[in-house]
Amino acid sequence: MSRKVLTLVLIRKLNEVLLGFKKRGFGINKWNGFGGKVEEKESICEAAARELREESGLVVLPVNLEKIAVIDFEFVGDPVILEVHVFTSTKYEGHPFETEEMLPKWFDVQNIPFDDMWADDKLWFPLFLSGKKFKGYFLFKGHNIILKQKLVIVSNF
Ligand code: 6U4
Ligand code: NA
Ligand code: NA
Repeated sequence: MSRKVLTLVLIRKLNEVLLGFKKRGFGINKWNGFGGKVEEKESICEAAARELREESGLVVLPVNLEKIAVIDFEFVGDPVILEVHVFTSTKYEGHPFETEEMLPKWFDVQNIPFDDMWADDKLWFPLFLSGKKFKGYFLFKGHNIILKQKLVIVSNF
């Protein structure tokens, strides 16, 4: 088994979360936070800020990104585990715009489009929205079926 480190950023206002509709690549046609692969010469936090900027146009200082979760995703038959570092922030600059990869949109926290998101999101968004930090593990069969799951609340990483 090898690991690939990815980032995921969920920008929040008091009662809203910014999601992007993924127009290409992994997770196509799903609403999700913004993120991607960590490159060699950057920290995970720097990667999170960079991917957010590339995919949504929003600028957040890495220091203003709060890590809320690390979630491991395993896919049956695939030796690569995706280690996704999830961050949130309320301190951003700029206005979200559509990019080649993502169409951004604010969603009311009561109205998150779980049916058009990764299946794990409806299981852990309540923890995120209530301000918890957690570690997670999900085993997927294909891209839609969860065979195993684990969520553990932590006080820090
Ligand atoms: P390219 O297209 O090579 O630039 P890159 O932007 O580096 O790709 P990408 O878009 O493939 O990376 O990253 C996948 C994104 O999807 C990351 O933000 C993590 C996120 N992600 C992957 N599995 C997920 C899942 N099960 N639930 C979830 N987000 C997931 O909420
Ligand atoms: Na991406
Ligand atoms: Na990328």
